[in-house]
Amino acid sequence: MAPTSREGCMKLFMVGASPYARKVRAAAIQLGLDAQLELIIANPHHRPPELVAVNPLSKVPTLVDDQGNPHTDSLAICEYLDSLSDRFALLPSAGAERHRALFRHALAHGIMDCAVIRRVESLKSQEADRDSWMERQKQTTIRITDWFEADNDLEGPPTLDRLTLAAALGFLDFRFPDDAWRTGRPRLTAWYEEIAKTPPLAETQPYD
Ligand SMILES: N[C@@H](CCC(=O)N[C@@H](CS)C(=O)NCC(=O)O)C(=O)O
Repeated sequence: MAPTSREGCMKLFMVGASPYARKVRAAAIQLGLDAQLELIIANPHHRPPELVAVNPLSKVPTLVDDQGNPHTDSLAICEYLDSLSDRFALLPSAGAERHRALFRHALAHGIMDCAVIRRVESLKSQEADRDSWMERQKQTTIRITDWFEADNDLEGPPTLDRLTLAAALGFLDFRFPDDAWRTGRPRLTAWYEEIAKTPPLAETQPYD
């Protein structure tokens, strides 16, 4: 599909083969919002600057809304689109029905994860491919930790984004201490040292 150009629309970074991007596009059609999406073909493995500029994870799908705010991860994008439309509800809004639907979604999404991992692994024919894949993951981690070093919302209550960030940095310490993520990131370091002392993190240290 050729990229489309529409003034004042949301931009969806995607590739045609991505099941995650397809999920978002299918949801947009179901919600009657597809005409508002400008589709931008961007191969995330090539780290295109226009994608990395809005999302240091460099993954598709990534949505930029009409206010210029980025959204990523297909579920979060679908939830955002759902909030814009009265035409249909992609997920029950609350209660046991919502949790059941989220569980079913996670299972279906898990098929995508397993299949995409298999595809990525199948393309690695030699050790050098594995090394370059590992290096790519490391570079992505560097971009994201840099992003959080500059994040204006770093300080704040221990909401899911901050608990997740702390658990992620703790995992880097646990498995990849040589990454030395603290180096050159004094704000993130100071923030982490404080949150790491609080019960949610102190009581859940990783172990083998
Ligand atoms: N959990 C994400 C997964 C997105 C994802 O992994 N997309 C792949 C393309 S199918 C990608 O962007 N890969 C680039 C990379 O891993 O560097 C979602 O649901 O949107």
